[in-house]
Amino acid sequence: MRILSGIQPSGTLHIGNYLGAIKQWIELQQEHECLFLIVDLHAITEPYEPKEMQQRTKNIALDYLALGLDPKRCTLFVQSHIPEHTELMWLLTTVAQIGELERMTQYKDKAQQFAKQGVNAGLLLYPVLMAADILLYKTEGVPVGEDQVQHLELTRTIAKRFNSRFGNLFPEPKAILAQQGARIMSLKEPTKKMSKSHVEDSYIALSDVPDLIRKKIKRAVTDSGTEIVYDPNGKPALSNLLTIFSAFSGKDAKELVREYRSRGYDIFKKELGEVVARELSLFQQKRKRLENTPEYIDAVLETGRNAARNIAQKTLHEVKEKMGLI
Ligand code: ATP
Ligand code: LTN
Repeated sequence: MRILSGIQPSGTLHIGNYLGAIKQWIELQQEHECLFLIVDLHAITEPYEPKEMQQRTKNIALDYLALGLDPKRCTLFVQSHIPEHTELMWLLTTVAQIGELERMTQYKDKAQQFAKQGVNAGLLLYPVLMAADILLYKTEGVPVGEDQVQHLELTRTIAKRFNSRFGNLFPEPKAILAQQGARIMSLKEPTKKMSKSHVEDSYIALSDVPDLIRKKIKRAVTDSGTEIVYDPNGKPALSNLLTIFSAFSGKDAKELVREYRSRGYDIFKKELGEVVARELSLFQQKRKRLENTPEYIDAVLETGRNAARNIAQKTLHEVKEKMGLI
């Protein structure tokens, strides 16, 4: 299968990004042809500081490598390095419908968030650029968190409509969701997804030091009662902590419930803190070493650019031919 996914350089990554997306990428690269990109053109749809963007993009590249993406096994690149993404996006805007874009939950949320300062057109067209990212490489599988499933469905709609209007070209890409962790919830409001745009105590950043991780988990909200049980509807906070524990330890939730059932929240949270802190400090050590090799990071992204561009140019040529443009 050809696999592709991306993350916006719009802040530090958190364990939701890791468990929902990147952890799957690391497994998929063993057996599939994988492309992973840093979607800087998506990130500029929200307010940002131009001077910081380059560093943010490099930070995500460092995260990718330190988490275990292997440039020998996958293609790592920056979206804006490949002009074919934006060119295909324009072509696909004539296939997507405005009503479909206006119905996207992410668009509705962001439009509300930015209503005062004005909603830029990029926010509405965001999913068309995402469809272009995916279809440009004739991608079959897209490992993402649950919040992106709606965008994937729209990508399939665009692919199908293109194929039936202009002739078969694109496979219909499927979302690949993590079994554990496709939707990690906020530590403070367990009915909302963990997000870097919420208060700091509500998420665990991959860069948080062990003491801060322990503290955030200790302060995470819990449900009433004292027993450790897995019940996402009745006990959403505890179930979220069990999901995190399970994803980091490799033990399934049932096994953890058996182990901790009547030992109380304090011990459960203490041991969860240790598991997360241990795993993230290994990542942080690896990342520190990579920070000293900027030329290596640049070289990885340059190799990725060349490999991705080869595929992108070929597909774009086919698209234009089918659309009657050459
Ligand atoms: P945030 O809401 O934190 O700003 P985001 O959804 O805007 O994040 P990205 O950083 O681009 O944006 O997300 C990267 C990947 O992480 C996507 O595949 C997304 O589905 C996944 N992801 C984000 N938050 C979570 C979460 N809480 N649980 C699981 N997966 C998540
Ligand atoms: N919208 C995605 C980021 C993204 C993406 C992609 C994910 C942009 N292009 C292509 C998978 C495939 C998000 O996570 N917010």
